[in-house]
Amino acid sequence: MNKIFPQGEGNAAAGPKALSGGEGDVPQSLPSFLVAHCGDPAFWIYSDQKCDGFNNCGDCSDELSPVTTCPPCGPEWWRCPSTVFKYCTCIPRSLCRDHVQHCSDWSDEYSCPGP
Ligand SMILES: [Ca+2]
Ligand SMILES: [Ca+2]
Repeated sequence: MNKIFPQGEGNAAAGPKALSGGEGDVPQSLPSFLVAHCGDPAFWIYSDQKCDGFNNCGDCSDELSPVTTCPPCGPEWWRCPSTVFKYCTCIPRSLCRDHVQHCSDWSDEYSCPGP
């Protein structure tokens, strides 16, 4: 995996599995509209984690079709094939022009106009 990610920056948000939701059965105590499923039915997330730009499911199924249909990323995001698994197809513009590759095509360093 082409991962260029500074040591220590991953902290709590890093992890190969569902990041904020849970594993296993959806808690019965939660109303169904609060819960969304990942592509892997073993994982679930809170529905407000869909299309928030972050890879909560671990496989980006909360951000990408066919599992999830999201609007294009907003003005504060730069769209590219991300190399950082924490993001999917959009990275925060704060990562543009920071001399670290975050897009597989390097567009964050060469095309993105910056934050
Ligand atoms: Ca998400
Ligand atoms: Ca960058």
